[in-house]
Amino acid sequence: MVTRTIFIITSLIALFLPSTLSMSESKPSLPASYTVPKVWNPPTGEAGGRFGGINRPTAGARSETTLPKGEHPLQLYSLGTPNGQKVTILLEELGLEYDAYPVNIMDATQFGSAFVDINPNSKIPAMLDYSVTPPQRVFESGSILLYLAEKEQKLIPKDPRKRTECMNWLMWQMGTAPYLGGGFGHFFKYAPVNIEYAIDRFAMEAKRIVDVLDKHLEGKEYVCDDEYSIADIAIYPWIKCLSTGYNADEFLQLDSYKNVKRWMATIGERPAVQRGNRVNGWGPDAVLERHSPADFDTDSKPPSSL
Ligand SMILES: N[C@@H](CCC(=O)N[C@@H](CS)C(=O)NCC(=O)O)C(=O)O
Repeated sequence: MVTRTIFIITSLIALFLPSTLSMSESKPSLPASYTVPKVWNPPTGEAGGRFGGINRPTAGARSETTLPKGEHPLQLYSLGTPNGQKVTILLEELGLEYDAYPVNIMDATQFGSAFVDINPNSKIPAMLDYSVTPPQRVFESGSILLYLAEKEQKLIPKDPRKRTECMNWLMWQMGTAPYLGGGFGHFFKYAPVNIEYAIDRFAMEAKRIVDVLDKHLEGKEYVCDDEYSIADIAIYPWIKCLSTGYNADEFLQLDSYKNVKRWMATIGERPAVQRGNRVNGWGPDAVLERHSPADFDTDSKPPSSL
């Protein structure tokens, strides 16, 4: 009875606390000079950070643009980031013909009207399928993977139970990616200052995510047991990015996740994965624009601002 009364009283205090004292007012700030205003406004002047210059709190097109179009039914507007690589890996695995154009997100191409018409969320990857009339737009990497796998009836399990398990992991990946990229990657690599609280919070979550995968992969060749699928294709580039993108092998002790390590090696050996990793990229072996398999044999120049 006494415990119950204490619980009710503390719950009531917690309920009324926010209305009397704002949560932000009750905490110290970092930097200490910062006071949280009543109403948020975008920072004026140099926002700092890798993406500070392109971020705005509004959606929609910022300029009138057109996009290039090649001869294949599938037109991909993307970039060789993990979200972009998921799609190019799948396209290469499926052996489909497609034209892939790089979208330079540092030049704000994603906010041009032509891109926004395909993806109102202004993020790569985005795709148009001209094999149907009117052309089908597909955005969100998970949606593109599902669209292509279902269209081709490949790399998605046919058995309903296995299919659901594959979807579980595809959706898990889509839900966890922002913690790895926007959370850990942002504060560990891109933020203009090292903030202990933010790095701790997202390193914790990044390690937890890799551990979820490691435990799941115990005794399994692929994410959906013996069947290589779009779940593997979605997850692989993000785990790779922790190493090659953020250089966090040592920091996160990634070597200790033995099942993930073995699975990464298996996936990474696939020729289609190796080709997909190169499309719309900016490294020395990048295939900046992809129009045919022959493009993998020729050199291409990286975009200057990436
Ligand atoms: N949930 C989206 C995320 C896509 C995404 O975040 N794309 C990033 C590159 S990896 C982007 O286009 N960023 C540009 C921007 O934020 O303006 C998906 O999976 O397709």
